[in-house]
Amino acid sequence: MKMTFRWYGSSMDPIPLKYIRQIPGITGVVTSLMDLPAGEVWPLERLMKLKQEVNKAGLELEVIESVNVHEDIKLGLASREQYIENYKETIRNLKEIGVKVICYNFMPVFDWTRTSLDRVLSDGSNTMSYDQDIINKITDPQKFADEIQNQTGEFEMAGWEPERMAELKRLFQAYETVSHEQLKENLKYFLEAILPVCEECDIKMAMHPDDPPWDIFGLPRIANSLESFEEIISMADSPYNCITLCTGSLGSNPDNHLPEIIRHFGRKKRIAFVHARNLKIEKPGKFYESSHLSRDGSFDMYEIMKALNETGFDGYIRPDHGRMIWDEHGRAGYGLFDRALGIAYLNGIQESIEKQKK
Ligand code: CS2
Ligand code: MN
Repeated sequence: MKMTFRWYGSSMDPIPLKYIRQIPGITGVVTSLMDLPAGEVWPLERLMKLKQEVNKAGLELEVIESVNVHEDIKLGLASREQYIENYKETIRNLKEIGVKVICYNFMPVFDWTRTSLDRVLSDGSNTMSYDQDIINKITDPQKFADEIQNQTGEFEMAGWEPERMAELKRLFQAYETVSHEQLKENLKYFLEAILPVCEECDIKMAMHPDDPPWDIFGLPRIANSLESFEEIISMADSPYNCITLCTGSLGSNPDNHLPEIIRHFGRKKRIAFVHARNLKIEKPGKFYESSHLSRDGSFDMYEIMKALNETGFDGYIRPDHGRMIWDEHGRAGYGLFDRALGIAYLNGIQESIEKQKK
């Protein structure tokens, strides 16, 4: 498997590529053109530049996270046709720079949701946390979104693009008539349209789970369990219709048995990308993002890595959200230090599994 690190691009990420290059075992970065609104074609020229910049730093660029899906595609509006064409063109351009996996999600309106971006833990570090009780009391999602944006400081939150946040009200109204079944239909339509291009370009689509893995604000969510992902990979049956196995997103619902889910989709060769992180479930619907270490959180990271190893996982993996430690100032969840510690730890587990096999 290839160890990677999410990086937001030199104008959007305070972490220089040369630091990332020095993390043991790293092979490449996972990145995107974050300034482009969902639905636009990613220009080849900009992609070439990005690739050059990353390669020059001694790193590969084989995974994109994310090419965001325009809301009109998720809503199934007639205008989706143009956005789907644009998506196909972006896939073709990504092929030109050697990309192998596209991570995306199909969550209506909001990408990952947290109720705090800087909760202080007992060791003095800061982390992101979620509390369903807080969400349940929210009557105005716009106000909530503004508050979260205020907590991010100078950094825009990935997946919370300003242009999407600016039209929350309209989007909420538009989704009123979209059921879970309809959302699945719209996903199927999208996948059936783009997968032939993925096959031609040898690029896997890797759908990221809903985070948290249940409906919020009354919006439908469809990618949050073994069963739902089974449905997703079968609705358009192609080896390019894959999953981003995000342990933190799926695992915040304790009914999701992570090693079992990994074995299930690993055997079918449908895991293209892994986000490996831990979190601590405090009670149902309430959790905070802990360090990657098993005993700091609720997941057994050894069992997770073992399940990947057993199924011969040879795709891309990255640590996911980290805490803010050592007074680092950066993008919530995406500092350098704790994620680098996460990698060192995952590398250690991996090495011990490999050696035990011999
Ligand atoms: C999240 C998401 O997994 C994560 O790190 O931050 O923003 C994720 O990148 C998207 O949902 C993928 O489309
Ligand atoms: Mn993730």
